[in-house]
Amino acid sequence: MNEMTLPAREGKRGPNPALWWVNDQGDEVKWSFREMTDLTRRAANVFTQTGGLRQGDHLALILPRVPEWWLVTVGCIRTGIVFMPGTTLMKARDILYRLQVSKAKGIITTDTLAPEVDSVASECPALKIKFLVSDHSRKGWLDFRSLIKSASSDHTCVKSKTMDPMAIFFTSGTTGLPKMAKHNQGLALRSSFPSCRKLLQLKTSDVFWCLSDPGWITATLASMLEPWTAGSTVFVHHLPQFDHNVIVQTFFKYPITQCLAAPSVFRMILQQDFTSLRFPTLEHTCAGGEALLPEEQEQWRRQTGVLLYQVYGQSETGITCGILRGMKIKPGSMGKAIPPFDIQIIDDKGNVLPPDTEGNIGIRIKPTKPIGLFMCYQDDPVKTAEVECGDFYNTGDRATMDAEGYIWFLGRSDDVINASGYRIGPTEVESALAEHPAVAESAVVSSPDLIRGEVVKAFVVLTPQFLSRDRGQLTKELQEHVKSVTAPYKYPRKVEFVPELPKTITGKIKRNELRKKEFGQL
Ligand code: BCO
Repeated sequence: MNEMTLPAREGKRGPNPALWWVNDQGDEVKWSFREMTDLTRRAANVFTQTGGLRQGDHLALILPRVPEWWLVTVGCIRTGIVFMPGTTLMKARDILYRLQVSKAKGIITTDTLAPEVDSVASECPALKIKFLVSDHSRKGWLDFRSLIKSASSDHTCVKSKTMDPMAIFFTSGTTGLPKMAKHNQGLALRSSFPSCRKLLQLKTSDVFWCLSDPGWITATLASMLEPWTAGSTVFVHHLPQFDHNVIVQTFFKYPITQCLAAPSVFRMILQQDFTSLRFPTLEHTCAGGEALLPEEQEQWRRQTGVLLYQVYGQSETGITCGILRGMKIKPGSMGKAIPPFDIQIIDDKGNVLPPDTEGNIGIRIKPTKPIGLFMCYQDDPVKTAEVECGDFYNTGDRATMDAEGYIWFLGRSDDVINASGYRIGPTEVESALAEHPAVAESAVVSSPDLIRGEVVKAFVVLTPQFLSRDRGQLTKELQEHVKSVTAPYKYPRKVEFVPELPKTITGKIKRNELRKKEFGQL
């Protein structure tokens, strides 16, 4: 991506702002595309001239929904610095892991997380520079807001190539800690492909609101690349914590025309008793990140008068398939593959399966890897090779495809949990639980839930000294413990105490058996 392909290029600008940011206190930021150009050039200069960062360096980006997030991401794209978004729900240990494994040279965050970073920074030898987004200063940190004000807006983009790295998204797997899905500049380029433009058919007059946390790939795509490629307005509500009332009021108050959020968000709104959900300007809504039920799509249409389209993707892939705007909706289906992705349902050897047969969702990577698919798991050739299956990248998601090419999601093929759109690795939760003295051992699996689709459930074997303790009290204690040591979205919403865990003869815990029981399959 270079200056010529930045969304703010001449001829694409509408009269509406590029970024329209609001919060609950009545503050508002509106930046035009011209202002975004100016400010992101300054950000680029802050990173390279003041911070000494260079093309290819890794920058941990842990910001809430503040306007600076957009300056940082585009500033990085201008300079070729690889940005690594992360949710602000992370705790010190999550941050430490990310900084160490990525060898990040820089970090940018707010004063809420700066103490957590400082508590682990001495263990991160590669970390050279820390930027703070705050109205206060902090020792050892550069003040990003003041630097932006004083930086020059004279900047020339690096001449990056499509295959040059752009961003790293951390994503959970069945084993170990999150992997680093590395994307090249093709992720941004893909947004400009005509096939991809058909998904939302955004216009310069559109005001697009993506509710995803800025830590996930969905925000990079739907809160930046997609709308700005079309010259649309990116709308952002600060929304420090989920609140269905605020979301509904926002739809009434601002001229939002399109929205993308996790199905849980729509579900949580529908479960309230709002007198009206007839939003004055909303025309198009999309749900992605987890399964959406046909009855939820129908309920949303009945109450809002707006259709709810499904999209599907992963941190490794971006949006791979969906119901394009105007395409026939088959309730419950995630739609069709979006070229250049060729999606097929494959068996474990990479053979393409016939229509209506259950298998893994595969994206063809041979003879040519499609633009927009991740490059690799950074520094992990073994895990990268594991997801290659014949001529395909194996998503690990199970589905069927009908004769018309519509894809129907069924679930994961492994132990990864998808709770309200969060991909959670069981071992991350199990290792957090293991630190509590009450836990002898645990097994963490997915469990069905009416609101969040799935939730994290922990089966816990207690240590002898805790056997007589009140189970309700202990459940709360374990939940609070997990929330305190790792990002709270991972905490087990269900806990069951068991005398022992099912194991294979070699002593491996049979999570599969526990999960099947949860879903009533045994
Ligand atoms: O249940 P509790 O209240 O006890 O705990 C919750 C929250 O209260 C707490 N929490 C959240 N924000 C906090 C906080 N605590 C302190 N400070 C904060 N700022 O953490 C616990 C877990 O939160 P949660 O996020 O699971 O639940 P919540 O707050 O009800 O939010 C619901 C959703 C639906 C808004 C949330 O789950 C969500 O944002 N889900 C979507 C995730 C997403 O965007 N996924 C996309 C991934 S990328 C992808 O799939 C590729 C697609 C192309």
